[in-house]
Amino acid sequence: MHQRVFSGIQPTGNLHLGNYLGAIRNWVGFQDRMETVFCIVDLHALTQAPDPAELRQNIREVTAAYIASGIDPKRAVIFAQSRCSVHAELAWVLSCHTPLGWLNRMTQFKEKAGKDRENALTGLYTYPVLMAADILAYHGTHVPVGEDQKQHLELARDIAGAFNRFYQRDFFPLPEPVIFGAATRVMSLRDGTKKMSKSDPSDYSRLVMTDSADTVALKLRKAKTDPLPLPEPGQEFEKERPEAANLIGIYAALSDQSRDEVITTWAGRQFSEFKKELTDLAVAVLGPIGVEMQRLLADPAAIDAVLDDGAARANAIARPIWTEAKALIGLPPG
Ligand code: AQP
Repeated sequence: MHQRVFSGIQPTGNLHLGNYLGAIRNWVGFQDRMETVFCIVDLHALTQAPDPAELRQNIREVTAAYIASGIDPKRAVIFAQSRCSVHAELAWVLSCHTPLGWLNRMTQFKEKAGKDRENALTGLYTYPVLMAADILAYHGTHVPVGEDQKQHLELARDIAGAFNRFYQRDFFPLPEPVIFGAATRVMSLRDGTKKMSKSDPSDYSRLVMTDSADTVALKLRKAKTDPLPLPEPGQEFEKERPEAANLIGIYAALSDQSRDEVITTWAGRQFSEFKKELTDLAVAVLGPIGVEMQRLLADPAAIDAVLDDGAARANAIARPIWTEAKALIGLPPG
């Protein structure tokens, strides 16, 4: 089976440290080993009713973030989801193989819909089916994502399996989630039980990839902690001290260490001191990426050219797969 990496991010603004550590950073290494396809999932972003001008700008911003983080547009395919209509067409087909009960189990829908479920949008509910189509349209085999997307990936495997069984052919490979690193789930700086998210109303909840050094320092100084010093090795503390656990995880990811190594170095020391070093680390990692993003964003035509090239290459992969799928299903060609 041909190995192909597929992943994507919604252009919903405020790209943050969680998106970087949980996703983008882990994509870079794949470019040397496999064919890679990285999408800006603009159709998914419509579930959040974006302002059109902001959506246009955010598509460029995510593109800039990919490139500034080390994704090479000559090797990887970088494109906007809406430029390849196979995503939407295949999503419909796959929805005809997805029982309601499978979607009812999705925790992200429950979290995002909240209490007002009756008014939640159908697009938010069927989001995981479109996500399955994104991956399967490219016969994606490896999907590097943050841990929060694991359930959606398992659903994509189930949907692929249902399609394959119905048509009695191993047509879609079952995509593997690739979740690794010390920061598979980066939590909010204000509440260690909630994931860091673009849509959190508080700016202080996240480090944004374009934050200046001063802003990073301010946000980390204000990051919630408890009065206790850093834990001792072997101590159980994650459940009772989620904010402490989060900052340790971020430090570990940014310094390429394990959590245990960080705890061994910092045991018994104060968070005020720890936060200062964490600030230096975050600025050292995010600073150059933010600067490069701004440089790239100053030339929107160059970013659009990357997206044009990516769209052509994405279609060149997905169209033949879709043509074959249509023949299998019994739909007319063309
Ligand atoms: N806090 C996180 N920690 C680790 N990984 C994360 N990801 C998101 N948040 C964290 C990973 O980033 C990728 C892109 O996510 P997305 O934009 O497609 O949607 P999301 O998961 O819903 O991201 P956000 O940031 O929370 O956005 P909003 O607030 O708009 O919903 C995925 O690989 C995800 O795992």
